[in-house]
Amino acid sequence: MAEKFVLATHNPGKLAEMKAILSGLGVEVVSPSEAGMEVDVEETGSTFAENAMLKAKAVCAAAGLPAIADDSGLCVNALNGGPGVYSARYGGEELDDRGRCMLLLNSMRGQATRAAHFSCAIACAFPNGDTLEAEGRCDGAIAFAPLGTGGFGYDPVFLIPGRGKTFGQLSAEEKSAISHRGKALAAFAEKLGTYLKK
Ligand code: ITT
Repeated sequence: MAEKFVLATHNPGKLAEMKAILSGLGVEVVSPSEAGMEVDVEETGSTFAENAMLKAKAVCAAAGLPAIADDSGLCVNALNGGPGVYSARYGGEELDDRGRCMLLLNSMRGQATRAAHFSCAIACAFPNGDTLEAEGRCDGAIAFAPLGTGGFGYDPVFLIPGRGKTFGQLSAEEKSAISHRGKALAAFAEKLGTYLKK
């Protein structure tokens, strides 16, 4: 797979995971800054898939290269599926990852129903107008306190069933083997392989 892809994300945590997984699959990837571009895309979609495609198409158009985007988030049953597509903006712009985790734990105080899942939609847009899509999901539960310093975002408060550990307590490789992003990128890689053979 010789073609070069731009990873359409500004999130360093996502970028590192996407780079590691896709490079392992023999796909050459560059970050937006390595491609010499800075594109801010408004995420106006109501689903992860719509937002991923908006980002992939905008970056593809700006770079003139195929672009791969990820839209993802944490869906909590007791919060009616929230924060969902608003995960990055949960609690407002002024909060950082740690602040969003603490807000989530506060919102869940006294809540016995802790079930939650991460969702990830991957979209790829090519300069000729072709597109590819894939999705992945990882089921788990919201912890009662943050655990671990690995990963990013809500990782320290996302418990993996049967492991007694949060995503924040896993290595990058361990997380990608079971995560929503790992699953979505594996499904995407299969579609990309078929597409590139055509
Ligand atoms: P880009 O749009 O530039 O890719 P973003 O962070 O704004 O970056 P999203 O709109 O897709 O991306 O928001 C996803 C949010 O969901 C992210 O900021 C985290 O808070 C959370 N999230 C997604 N995947 C996660 C993961 O693997 N571990 C922890 N939190 C995750």
